[in-house]
Amino acid sequence: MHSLSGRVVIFLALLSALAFAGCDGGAASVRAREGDEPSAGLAVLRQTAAMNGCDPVTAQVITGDNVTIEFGAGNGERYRPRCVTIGVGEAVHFKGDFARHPMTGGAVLDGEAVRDPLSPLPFVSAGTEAVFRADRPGVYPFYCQSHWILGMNGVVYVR
Ligand SMILES: [Cu+2]
Repeated sequence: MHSLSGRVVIFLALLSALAFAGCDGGAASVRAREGDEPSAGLAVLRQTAAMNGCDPVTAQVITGDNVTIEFGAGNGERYRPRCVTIGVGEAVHFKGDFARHPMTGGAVLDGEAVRDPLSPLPFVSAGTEAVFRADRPGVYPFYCQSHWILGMNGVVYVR
C-alpha cells in the first residue's frame, strides 16, 4: 500500500514535469526527482495513457470558457462529460453537490484512489460550483472521494 502510493506520487510528479516540459521546452521540469530519466517518465505516460476511464485520444475537445462538468442529481454518480480537453487559459466549471460528492485531484490506479498532492485541481467538499482554470498544459485527473469505486472520476486534458 505504502509503496504503491509512493510509486503513484512519483508517477504523478512525472506527469507534472512533462506538463512543464511541454510548456516551455523543458527548462523548468523541476519536479522530476534526481535519478528519474525523462525517457522513463514518457514510458510511464504511454502505459497509462488511459486513466480514470479517459483516453487523451478520444476525450471530448471543448473550446471556450464555458466547459461545464456536471455531477450528481440527475447525472447519477458520475461526471458528465467525464473526459474533456481544453486549451491553456480556458476554464472548466464543475457543478453539483460537493458535500455529497467531495472532489479531489488524483487517479484511480490499480483499484486504489490516490490523491495527487501536486494537482492544481481544487479539493472541494462544500458548495455547488468550482472552477479550474488551466494555466499550463497537462493531464489533470480527478475523482469523487465517496463514489470513485463506482466510476465517478474523470480527466481534464489541457493542450
Ligand atoms: Cu460522488
